[in-house]
Amino acid sequence: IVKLTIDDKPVVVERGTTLLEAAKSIGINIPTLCYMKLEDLNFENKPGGCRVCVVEVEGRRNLAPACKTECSEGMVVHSHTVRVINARRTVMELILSDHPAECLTCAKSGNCDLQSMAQKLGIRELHYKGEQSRYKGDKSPAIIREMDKCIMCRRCETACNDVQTVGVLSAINRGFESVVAPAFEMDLDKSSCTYCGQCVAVCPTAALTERDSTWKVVEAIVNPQKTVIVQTAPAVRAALGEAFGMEPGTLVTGKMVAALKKLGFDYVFDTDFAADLTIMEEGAEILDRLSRHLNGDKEVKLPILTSCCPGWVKFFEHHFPEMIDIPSTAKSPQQMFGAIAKSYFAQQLKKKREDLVVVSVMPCLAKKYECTREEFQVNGDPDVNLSISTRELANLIRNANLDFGKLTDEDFDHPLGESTGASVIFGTTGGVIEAAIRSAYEMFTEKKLEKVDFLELRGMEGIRKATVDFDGLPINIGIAHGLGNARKLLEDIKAGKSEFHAIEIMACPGGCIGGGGQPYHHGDVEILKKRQKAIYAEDAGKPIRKSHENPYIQKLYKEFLGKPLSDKSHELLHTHYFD
Ligand code: HC1
Ligand code: SF4
Repeated sequence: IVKLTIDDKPVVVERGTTLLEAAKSIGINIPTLCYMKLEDLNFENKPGGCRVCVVEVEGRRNLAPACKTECSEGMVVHSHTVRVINARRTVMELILSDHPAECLTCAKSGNCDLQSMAQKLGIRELHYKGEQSRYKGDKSPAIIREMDKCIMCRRCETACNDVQTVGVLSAINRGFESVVAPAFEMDLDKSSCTYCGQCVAVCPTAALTERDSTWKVVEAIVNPQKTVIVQTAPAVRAALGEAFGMEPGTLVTGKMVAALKKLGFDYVFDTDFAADLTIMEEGAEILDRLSRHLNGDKEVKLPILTSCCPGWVKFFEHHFPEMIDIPSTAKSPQQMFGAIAKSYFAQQLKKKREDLVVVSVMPCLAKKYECTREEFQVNGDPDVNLSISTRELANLIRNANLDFGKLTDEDFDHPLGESTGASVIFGTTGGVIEAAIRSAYEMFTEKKLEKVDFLELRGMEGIRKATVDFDGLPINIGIAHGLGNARKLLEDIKAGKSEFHAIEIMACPGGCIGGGGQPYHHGDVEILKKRQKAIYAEDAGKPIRKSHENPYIQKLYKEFLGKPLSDKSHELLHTHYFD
């Protein structure tokens, strides 16, 4: 241990602790810009590049960056002297000197860490005028890069390279020419980017943002020729309230439905309905593979992997093409919803599929890409026409001048709005496999599952393992969230070392609650934990908590699909992958 003083307060810390952490431990808040740490999620960005966190250390000539400087015995540190404050202001002015001053129209205004730091440090005029970057960046189906707004904090690199192990982003060039970009400055859609959006989630400015489709949604709503249907993902209801100043973890399901109805959607349905449907198909597939395996069929591949996360799907298509026959063939709930809406529900409405516009509200940016994939279209008409993020929905609600906090709760429409607790937990890491087990257990053992909460599958550790007892048969379950963790499980499978029967993988840390389209967490991992708690609370409060007990799912099979894995189900609800 080492003893030192910061701002005249004594502090004792472990050797290796940085000045930033030591100060935090005694309640001294040193400002940071490029630095970001997400406890428990393997994310720590401390390039020491921006120099906003400099402090004065007695006996040293130069100011020291608190995020990079380790504490040493007897250090005397001052975090807010006039010299320090002047240095921070100069550093900020230099960063701002080559930054486009577009705050009035910038997508990130109000959520920009650079803007709030300029306010915090009281910058009112700029004494330097730097050269502007020549980079503009590119547009992919999900992500927009405006590299003239990049401040080289490297947070996106840490997310993409260290956490996700995708390795698309790195710094190129020097000086004003330096920028973070894919190799050879290719566009993101030419790279192996998964569109997970984790780079967007941590970007301090608008250098990385989502492709905004809110206006296309408005155009569809006001088009009298179109019937516009909206579906909302499980994780949206646990985070949307944050955009309106509510406590993280506030469930706003009823207010969200009310807002969507006021915005003019013809039908407000729930992706959760399709999550129940996914469990029917994926559960049947798991049992089919498992029983064939138990009967000694050597052709059967285990473990089976969940397939509802499009970032994860794109990851294994790029990085593990030799394993594309291992994941479940079940489409994601977003895509199952679109396929059912444009067939079964279109028939009920006596409309052609082209007359319907299906919009999804997702915590995710990869969903924007998923709905453009060719296999999810019929004669050029996509099953899901537009996908907007939680943030974009919040903007739509604001644009429409709705007082979100004061809306009276409303219910989803029927039939595609009915869901169970099992589907809600899809929104957090571990939830999909827990939902699958609740149904697969009953299908396999033909016994009633009394205890539906599988606490051993829950939590925030990056990789989790549990064995579930299927009436005497131990079923080994693996869970990974964050693509770096997924990679570890996949390498084990490749090496023949995997002991799992089934694995759930979600691309984003925390699962969909931590998606790249959610309200910004600004580095506070507690926000994700509160969203997770909210998801489990919604599940616990639901009258039906097993997907196969959803009466509208039962009706759908009776009237339309037949049974899970039927020919009709295969045609509408299953897919294939590309290497
Ligand atoms: Fe998800 Fe899913 S849970 S992928 O995280 O399987 O985005 O919320 O909608 O499709 O249901 C996201 C969330 C979401 C799908 C479901
Ligand atoms: Fe990397 Fe994900 Fe960003 Fe793509 S979206 S660049 S994979 S962090």
